Amino acid sequence: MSTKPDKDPRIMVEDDRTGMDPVTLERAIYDHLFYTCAKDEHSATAHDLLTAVSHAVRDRLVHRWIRTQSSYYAHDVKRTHYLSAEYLLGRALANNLINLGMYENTRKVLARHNVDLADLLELEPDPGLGNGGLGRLAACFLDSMATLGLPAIGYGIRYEFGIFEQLIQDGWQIERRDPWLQIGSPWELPRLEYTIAVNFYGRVEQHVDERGRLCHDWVDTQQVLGIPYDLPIAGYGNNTVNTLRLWSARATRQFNLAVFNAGDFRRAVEEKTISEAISKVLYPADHTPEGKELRLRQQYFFVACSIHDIVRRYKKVHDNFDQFADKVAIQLNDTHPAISVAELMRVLVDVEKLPWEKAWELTVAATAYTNHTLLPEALERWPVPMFERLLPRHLQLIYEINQRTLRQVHIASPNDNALLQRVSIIEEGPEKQVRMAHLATIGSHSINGVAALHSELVKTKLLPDFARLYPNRFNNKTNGVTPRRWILQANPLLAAAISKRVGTNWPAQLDSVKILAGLDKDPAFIEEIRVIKQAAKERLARLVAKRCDVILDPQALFDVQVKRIHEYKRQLLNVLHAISRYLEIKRNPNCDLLPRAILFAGKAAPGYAVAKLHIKLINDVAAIINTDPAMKGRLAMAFIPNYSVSAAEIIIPGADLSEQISTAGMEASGTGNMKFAMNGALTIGTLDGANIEIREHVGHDNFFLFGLTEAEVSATKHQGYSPMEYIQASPKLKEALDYLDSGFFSPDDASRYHGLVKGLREHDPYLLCADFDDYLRAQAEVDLLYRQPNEWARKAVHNIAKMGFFSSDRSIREYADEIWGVRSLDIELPSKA
Ligand code: D6G
Repeated sequence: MSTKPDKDPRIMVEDDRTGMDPVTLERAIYDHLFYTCAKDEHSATAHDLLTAVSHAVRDRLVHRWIRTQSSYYAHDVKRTHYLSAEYLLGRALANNLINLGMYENTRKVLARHNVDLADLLELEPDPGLGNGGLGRLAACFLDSMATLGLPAIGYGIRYEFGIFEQLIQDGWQIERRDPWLQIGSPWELPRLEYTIAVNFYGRVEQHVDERGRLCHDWVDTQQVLGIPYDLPIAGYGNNTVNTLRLWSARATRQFNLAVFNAGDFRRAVEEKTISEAISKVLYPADHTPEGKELRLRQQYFFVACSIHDIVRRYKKVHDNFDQFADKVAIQLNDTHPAISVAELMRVLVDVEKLPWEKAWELTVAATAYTNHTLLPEALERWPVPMFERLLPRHLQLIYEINQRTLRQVHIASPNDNALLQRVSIIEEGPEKQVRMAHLATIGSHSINGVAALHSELVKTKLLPDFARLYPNRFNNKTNGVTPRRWILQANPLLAAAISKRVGTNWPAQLDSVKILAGLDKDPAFIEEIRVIKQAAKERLARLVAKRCDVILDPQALFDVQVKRIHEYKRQLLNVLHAISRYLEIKRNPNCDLLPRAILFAGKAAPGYAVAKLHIKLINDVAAIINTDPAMKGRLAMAFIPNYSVSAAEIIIPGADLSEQISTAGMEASGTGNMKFAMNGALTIGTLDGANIEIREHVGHDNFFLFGLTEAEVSATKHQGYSPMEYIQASPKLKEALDYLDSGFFSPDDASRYHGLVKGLREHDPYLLCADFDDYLRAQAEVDLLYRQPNEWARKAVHNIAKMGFFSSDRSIREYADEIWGVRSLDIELPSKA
């Protein structure tokens, strides 16, 4: 290597170490294999090679990362701080290769050594630090913020165990821990120098300071350390690399030496175990009451660390807080980080000694809250006694915030006690509760829902009193998904076909694919789209064969529902259609019913027994269907175990039909619906969440609509819904339910589905019975259309072409312009000269 005496060794430029050309890249990979992994070509495992490639990519990210972060400081930019308890990132390597524009070169370099990059990518663990849509949205948003060049940082928790691995045993879901960190991750950098001590418990003392001010001291606390781990988040096609900073809990003392020396080894490490439980595992359910206190500890832990970090960074370049809200935007992803409002107040008032009014003005101006669901868990609440024990000073601050708010409400609407009770942060009752959604709403200048209908329902049904109090705070930001992962990475053939027609800018400007709609009569293009879909279906069929031991005919229509298992998402409605289809073929073996493969995937919260029973039901029905010779070539069904981001990358491109069939008014947005449509699936769906907007964009003719509207659902419930009326009016529904009830699909336990059927007949809170016939009608339309392959492909093209609006870049641009006031910054790398 040449020596360059005139070069300042502290200034790194992209050169013989980090250049992007194949020769430099090849050298870098084998350098890392040797020096980082201490292996040569004889001893290296495939995993070593994955590590070496990842490090080579990381080096190239680091250049941009350091440059980005120092530019943010140099320009004293306003930054967004995205606080989320969940990030479903998916694997990093392919995404980084694509965003840095080095996928092809890397593939070629490895091919020269007989290594298939695609195989290597499969070895990377899939960090599942989230439960479902909310966590994946956070990941898409990080990708978009970096791609738009927005100064942003994500904050969350470095769970040692992410969402459980799902096994299917005898048709039932079994949960197994997911040790994603077991083999270490090349993508995270521990930053011990930013370690923060977080306080819990203790009590509050008051004193008057030398200037006569009443001060509050939180004393006798128990401390836990928060260690940040930084992950680089690269933008697509630019030099921006933002940070995702995840906090890991560590005990202040690793063990008590005195106790250890006295021989009580268990007690000596007890404190460590309890402290570190905080970041041990992702809260495994969105709807079970268990582990409440640990959950609150998790929330406060990552919020306290993040607020501390935000204030530290601000103070690095500012002497006072006058500009705080001009430099800091804090976005709360649901109520999980809502304690941030009280924590920021504590830091500003107790630590930084700002007057209350000033601190409150800054807090509200900086904070914004996104609501993600109308279901009861949106209204996260904590018992006051527990809250007081864990966070005594925060409870005092919340009382103060509450009193001041209620005073204002009282002035605006005198003597309306019912109103005061409704808006109070404290819910009265046998056990008082702290309502986190109220704290978030009162402490934010912006409250948004995640699709047009949902945002409207937040205003009119969830928080109507607040919508009257603060009419200007409420707004909508329809969700989006990143086309980098969901087209470019997941569906390279489709990506190439798009690039051929519209050029290569579309991944960062998804609107530009709209010109594809003009090709909907171009036979060559239509044929190409069909061939691409067919290849993706074959790939999906291989996955199903491997994971489910079910052989699919790739010519059949692939009908797919993948998402968390939940009653409101109505996987059960889909199963009832499958049963009905099965019975139709049994009754009439020569009927000309379109061949279909009905596929499911998704995890059920471990404590959600009904959802777990639905998984068993899917597997029971699939077992009968798949072993019945009469179904051969006509109907197949499978439940693909362990749904994850990487599974979705294979499943979604292979779908013909996307099932988005929630009861109207219940799915806030959905983002799976967008990923399917982008990949050329047609949607069968209700007028719910973002389905409504998708249908508007792709055209009513290119969407299979069925079911009651939200207003009709409300009215039906209001009038006293009687599912039996619908069952009696629908012979097919009656038959399907009777079969299920009879034990036909559960010969080993005839009563297994009695409760489920009884629930449908008597209550049916999600209105499956009301929507069933219309669902079957829409499914029949699907069958008809699929028999006209060109017509189907033409509609698929319209779906692909009109999805520009659903890029998360559009969502994030709206957040940046309308909520955060954060502007893009171009990052230039130092020149080689
Ligand atoms: C990331 C990238 C690194 C930077 C560090 C600290 O780890 O280059 O120095 O963040 O950033 P601040 O916390 O000071 O913003």
